[in-house]
Amino acid sequence: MKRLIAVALAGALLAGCSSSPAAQSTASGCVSAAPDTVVVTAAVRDGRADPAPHRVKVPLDSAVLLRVDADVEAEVHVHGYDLATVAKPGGAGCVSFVADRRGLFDVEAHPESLLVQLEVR
Ligand SMILES: [Cu+2]
Repeated sequence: MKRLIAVALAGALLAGCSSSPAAQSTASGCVSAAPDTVVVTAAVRDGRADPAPHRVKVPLDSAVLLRVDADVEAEVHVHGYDLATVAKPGGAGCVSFVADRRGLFDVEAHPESLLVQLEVR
């Protein structure tokens, strides 16, 4: 069963990212074949997360599909896993990966909008 978790952020400003992503994701249509994929959606509206950012629990080693919609072009960064994508009007940013590292990882729309935190354990 696919879990759909709607996520977003209000206006929390985070400390800026100090590291740049090491790899660009290959967004492929925001589709995951894995049946038990944890789907996380977020959106950026008027420069803010919509809905407000919150924490999403992700079981260790799950497939994760992150989809971010945006009303302006924004770079989306998954901290810790160092994955990035670009979300823009008419083109959601997608990142899919296996959550094989425990911890609490921020997903941001750069430069400073926290969208969601992934709690992997
Ligand atoms: Cu970042």
